Amino acid sequence: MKTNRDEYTAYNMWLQRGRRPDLPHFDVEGPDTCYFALRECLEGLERLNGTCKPAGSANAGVKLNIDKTLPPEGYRIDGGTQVVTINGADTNGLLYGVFAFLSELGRGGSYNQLSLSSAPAVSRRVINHWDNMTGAVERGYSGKSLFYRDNAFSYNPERIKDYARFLASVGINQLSINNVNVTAVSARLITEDLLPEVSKLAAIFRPYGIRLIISIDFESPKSLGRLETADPLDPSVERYWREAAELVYRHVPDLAGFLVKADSEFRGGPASIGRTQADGANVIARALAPFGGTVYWRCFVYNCTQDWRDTVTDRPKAAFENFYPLDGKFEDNVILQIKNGPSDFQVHEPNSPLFGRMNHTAQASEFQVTQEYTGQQIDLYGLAVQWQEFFDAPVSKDRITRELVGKEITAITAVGSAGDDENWTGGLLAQANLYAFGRLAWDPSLSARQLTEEWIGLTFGPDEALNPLTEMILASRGVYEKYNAPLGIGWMVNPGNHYGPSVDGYEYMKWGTYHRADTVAIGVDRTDKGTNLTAQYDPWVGAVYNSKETCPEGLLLFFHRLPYDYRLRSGKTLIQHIYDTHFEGAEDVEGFIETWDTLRPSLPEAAYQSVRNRLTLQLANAREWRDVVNTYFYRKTGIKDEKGRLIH
Ligand code: GCW
Repeated sequence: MKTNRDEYTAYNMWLQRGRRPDLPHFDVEGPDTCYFALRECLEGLERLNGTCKPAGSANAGVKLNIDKTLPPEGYRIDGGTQVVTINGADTNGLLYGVFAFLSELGRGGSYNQLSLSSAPAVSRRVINHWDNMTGAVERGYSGKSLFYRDNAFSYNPERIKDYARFLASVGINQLSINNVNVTAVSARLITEDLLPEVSKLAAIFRPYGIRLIISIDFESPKSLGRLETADPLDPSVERYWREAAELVYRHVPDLAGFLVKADSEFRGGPASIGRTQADGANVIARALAPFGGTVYWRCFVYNCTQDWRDTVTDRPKAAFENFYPLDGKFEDNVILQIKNGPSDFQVHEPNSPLFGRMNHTAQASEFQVTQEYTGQQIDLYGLAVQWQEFFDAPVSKDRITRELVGKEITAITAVGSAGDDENWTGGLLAQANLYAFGRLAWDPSLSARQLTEEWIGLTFGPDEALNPLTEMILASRGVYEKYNAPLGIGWMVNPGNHYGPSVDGYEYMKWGTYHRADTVAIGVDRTDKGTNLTAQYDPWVGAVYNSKETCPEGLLLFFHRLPYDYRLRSGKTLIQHIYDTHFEGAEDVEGFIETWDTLRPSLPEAAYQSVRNRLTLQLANAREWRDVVNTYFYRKTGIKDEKGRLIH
């Protein structure tokens, strides 16, 4: 199939122009209520044709139709030689049907044999922006905020519309617009000062089926409402939130809700005044309920001023300790937003023990598309592999996490990665992660391979010559893991910016992220002989983690403290495994560069170059990790590399 590669731009991500110059002209028709989807369909078909104008008169048609018998937001596409019918359950479903149709065509599919139907696994598929109103993005690696500059709203509406289209095309339907670390300025997003601006932004996203969320400050009753207290049980505070909600919904009637980071990393919250997390969430939830709003209440609550000499407190236990006892105590419109793992978006963690154990409280799984600990969009890291691992992980002997989706897990959320960089995500290949997140939130049973192939097909065109790129993206998580902190132990990063190695960077700090390496052993014993984190899991799952023999090897140092001469399943000692993986990791990145160079003829030159530059930086990073980690452990242990390679 001939595609027009010259029309490629990084800006167009997975909605490229000129993919199908061979398509005929389509007439698109549908009732007035379908106007928006109709226009997107027409534009999308034009985009696929690119500058190559389709020949003469119409010779095929697309018919849009609302079919209320379909599940909410679902669609069904019936192909045909003359007419393709796209049925949507509602306006969102229709739009998703249109994008699914365009995606099939974009990847070289034929329209006449098309027969597709789908509906989302959860009704809330959410991107969280950690944008500050200054324009800076916390943990952002793609330039500045899409929404703000200099403490005010400031954006190009056309660009926001394009962003909304990208998100809708992968099924995202909610978006939080400001950092969970709310500032004095962004706290005012729920006041008369800024609500007119929020309303304008909401209007851009609305036709794309995307509803906004505002991150709020739990302390607002004091800072904005001039009350003495933010105590959730105080009637004046109850009144404050009710009035705030009324005002907010007057401006943005379809706001999806509020997102709250409370009692976390120096933020105020109910615990600081002796109330429970449920008290805190519920007072806000009662205020939003009349308007159909949801409170997303984050479970990232832990002691961030721990003494490193304290070996009893164990940070990954904190979320469970704080929230499990409250199961069933939350209002119906509270969703507990739980990071995928019990630590903090590390390269390899078990799932949070809360998943599967809270049967009476709605939950959201929170992922990180922005690559804070996973290479900052410089290093290649296909996150879909890791997310898949999350959904595949057992919650009991006969149940995996994916089976909770649509039941206990009613929302799938992620910290987004888009900024004002020309290519949206900083690293061009990081677009694949944004794409994969949306698709997985829609259907968590999609495989990482399928998602990667879809993204490559849409972005660079279906071309078998690009198959090695699929393998490269799928391998990238494992490669990154090899040169980073070993076997699930986490961290070992430079404090602050979280890029590059510093094995003891956080070791004597207050953040609770310790590896406790000495000259004979490394790790925190989290079994029943240690901090007993394993007891927070379902008994069957806990037993698997509790034993060195059954614990998945990638998590061995997450759960166990082991001597350096411990024999892994490969027969290697732990120390030799550390040396080998670190040498291999850097070599694998050299391999990525070789592979990428062989793909050059099949890639737009600008894309080739920009990724090539990042891979070069990645190689330097991988070598730095290799040498720092290996040298650290060689000096600690005095044990030589069996293969006699250079360790500094
Ligand atoms: O991992 C930490 C990040 C913080 C972030 C926090 C959170 C928004 O380093 O930058 O703050 O997690 O998730 O709240």
